[in-house]
Amino acid sequence: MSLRYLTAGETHGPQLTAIVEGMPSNLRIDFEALNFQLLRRQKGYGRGRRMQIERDTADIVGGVRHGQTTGAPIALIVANNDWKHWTKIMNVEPIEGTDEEKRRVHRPRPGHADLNGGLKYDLKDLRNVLERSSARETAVRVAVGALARQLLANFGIKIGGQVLRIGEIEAPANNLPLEELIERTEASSVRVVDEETEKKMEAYIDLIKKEGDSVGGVVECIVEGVPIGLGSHVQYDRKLDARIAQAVVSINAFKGVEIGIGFEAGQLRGSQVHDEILYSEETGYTRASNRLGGFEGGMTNGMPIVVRGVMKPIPTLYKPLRSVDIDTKEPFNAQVERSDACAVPAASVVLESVVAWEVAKAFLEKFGGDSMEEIKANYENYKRQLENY
Ligand code: EPS
Repeated sequence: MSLRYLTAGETHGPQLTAIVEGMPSNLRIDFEALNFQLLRRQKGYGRGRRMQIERDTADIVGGVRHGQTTGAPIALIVANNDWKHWTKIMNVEPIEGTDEEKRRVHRPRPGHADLNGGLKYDLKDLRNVLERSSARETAVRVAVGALARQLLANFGIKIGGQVLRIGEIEAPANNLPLEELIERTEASSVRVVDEETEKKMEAYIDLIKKEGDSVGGVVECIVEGVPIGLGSHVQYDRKLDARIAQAVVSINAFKGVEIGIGFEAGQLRGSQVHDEILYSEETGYTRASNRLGGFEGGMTNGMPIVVRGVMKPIPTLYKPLRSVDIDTKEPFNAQVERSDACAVPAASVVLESVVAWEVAKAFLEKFGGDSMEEIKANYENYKRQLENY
C-alpha cells in the first residue's frame, strides 16, 4: 500500500484530524521535533490575532506505541483553541438562533472559495465553505509532513527553505550550505537569511497592513541527500516533479510552482540550462550545476531538489473589494474579517512539509517494506547497485 493521508476538520471546529496510512513499523517518533514544525508554521511577521490564540501541538491518537510506529494507520489531531469561542456557531447539532447568532455568511469574499463552494454544494451559508477552505488546514498538513521528514532523516535526507520575495521586496540570491541556510532562516521573523532584507520586509508588511491590504510572495524549498531514481519517467503520474507541483499548488493561495530555475529556462539557451554530467570514483555520477532542480525525466538525479512556489496575497482584506450579496443579489463592498496581512513565512514551512511528504511517498515506493529494517536493507542494496553500475 502506498503512503497516503486524508485530513478533516474546520478552522473554528474542535480540531483538525489526519489519518496517515502506509508508514512502516519501527519508525521512532520524535514528538518534540513534530511539534517544532507546528511552531515554525505559527511564527512569522504579519500574522493576525488568531495566531495569538493558537498554540498548535499534534496529538497522536493511533498507530504509535512506546514512541514507535506499529505499521497501523497513524491518527493525528491538532486542537483549535479558538473552538471555545465557536461552540454554538460550529455545533454539529442543529441550533436555534438568528442568522447573526449563527454567524451565517451571505457575502462571498473575492479570491476565496466562498462563492464557488456555495454554488457547487448548494449551501446558502457560505460559512460551510470557508470553514473548510481556510488555510488553518495546513496546520495538520505540517504535522503529517513532520512524520515524512522523520522517516527521511533516517536516510540522511534533509529539508530546508527560505522566503525569496514578499511583495516588492526580493531577497538577494545566496548559495549557502543547507545547514547554514536553515540556521539563519530559523532566526529570521520572515525566514530570510539576510538581516537587511528582513528589516525591509517587516517595514513593507507594516505599510501593507496600515493600508488595509495584504501581500503574497515567493518561497523556496531545498531537499538534500535524495538518492538518484525517486519517481519515474515511465508514466505521467509517477513523475515525482509533477507530483510535487500538484502538492505545491494545493497549498492555500499558491498559484504557481517552479522546479530549479523554472520559468527562467524559457529565456535561456539549452547550453545555459542543462546540467553537465561528471563522474568520479568517490562521488559516482554527479552534475556540474543544478539548474534543473534535481530532476530529469521525472526522476531525481541525486542533486538537491529545488522547488519554488508563489503565494498570492491573502484575499481577506480590510480594504473592501466589490462583491454581490447572495440573498439580495445587490453589490456591496466585502465585509471585514479578521485576517493576516502576510502569511508568506508560514507558507514557507507548509511548502517544506508538502514536498517532504511527496519525497517520502516516492521513497517508500522505491524502497518499500513494512518495517524500517526492511526499507533500510532495500536502500543499502540499491546503493550497492549504483556503486557497481
Ligand atoms: C484564515 C483566516 C485566519 C487565519 C487562518 C487562515 O483565521 P481566522 O478566520 O480564525 O481569523 O488565522 O490561519 C490559521 C488559523 C492558521 O492556523 O494558519 C483563512 O481564511 O484561510
